Amino acid sequence: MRANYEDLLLQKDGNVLTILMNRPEVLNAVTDAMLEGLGEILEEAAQDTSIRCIVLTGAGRAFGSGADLRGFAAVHSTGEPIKVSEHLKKYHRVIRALRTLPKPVVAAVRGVAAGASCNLALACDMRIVADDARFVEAFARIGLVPDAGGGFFLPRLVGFGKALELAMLADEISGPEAERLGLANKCVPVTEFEATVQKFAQRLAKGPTQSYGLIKELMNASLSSDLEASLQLEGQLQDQAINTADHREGVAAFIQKRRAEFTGQ
Ligand code: T3D
Repeated sequence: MRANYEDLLLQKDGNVLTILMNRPEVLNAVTDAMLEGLGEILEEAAQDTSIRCIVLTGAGRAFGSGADLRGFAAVHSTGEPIKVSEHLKKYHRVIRALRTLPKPVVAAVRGVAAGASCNLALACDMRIVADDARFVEAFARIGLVPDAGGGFFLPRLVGFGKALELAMLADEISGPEAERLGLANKCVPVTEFEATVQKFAQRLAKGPTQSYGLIKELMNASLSSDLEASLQLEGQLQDQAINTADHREGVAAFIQKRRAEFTGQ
């Protein structure tokens, strides 16, 4: 993994890799360089056995403000019809990487998470948020539709009707409200935010990493499969899980009445 990425900072603490989107002066508005870096880092993290949990967060007072709108005005000024679908593939690479990465990814959200940044948080496995968090599906405010996977994850997290409301009215959802809606897993006071994120991530990083990857595969598949397909898949995945060192360690720890020491193998 490279040491330097444009618009991103990396921190490694034990087996936890923290990725900071780093443009605090514009609330971490998303750039092409940021998306390319995220894609590269996540794809490499999938192969790196020293990384057992990833935290995606923003530098400064926000998680992210969505696509950098200053570039939009220049594009509009040409008067030519605009095609953005090709450009969106840069987001899609990141979203695929988040969903297929065989280890847990936690979005740590404080302050605003708007537009595509909001949807990057929704594409992560879990969300720990501060009570100053502000989720906003900002797209309709500027006459767009939710992109960066929002049309897929939002209704699955909050239900169909609420998703339509959030997408159409584009109102802000506070951290406590996000927790109530199931958009966030846990909301804590700002003063406890960093410590809570670190504790949560370190706990995941000490877990049975291979089993977590297989759990993620099973849950991902449930989003587009039926009961029969899910039962088939659970058998295949359990065949893999039961042959891991962490499974043997978990059983041994139970028998010996001690805490399991998982290695991720
Ligand atoms: O081609 C494609 O990429 C299509 C994909 C589109 C995906 C999208 O994400 S569309 C949605 C884009 N995002 C937005 O529409 C949100 C725009 N921002 C806001 O509505 C507000 O800034 C926030 C609600 C996010 C936060 O409000 P507030 O009051 O806390 O902060 P602020 O004062 O508005 O912003 C602070 C600074 O960040 C400010 O700069 P300044 O005046 O101090 O120099 C502001 O202009 C800048 N900023 C905020 N958001 C963006 C931004 N600069 C560029 N792009 C932004 N998205």
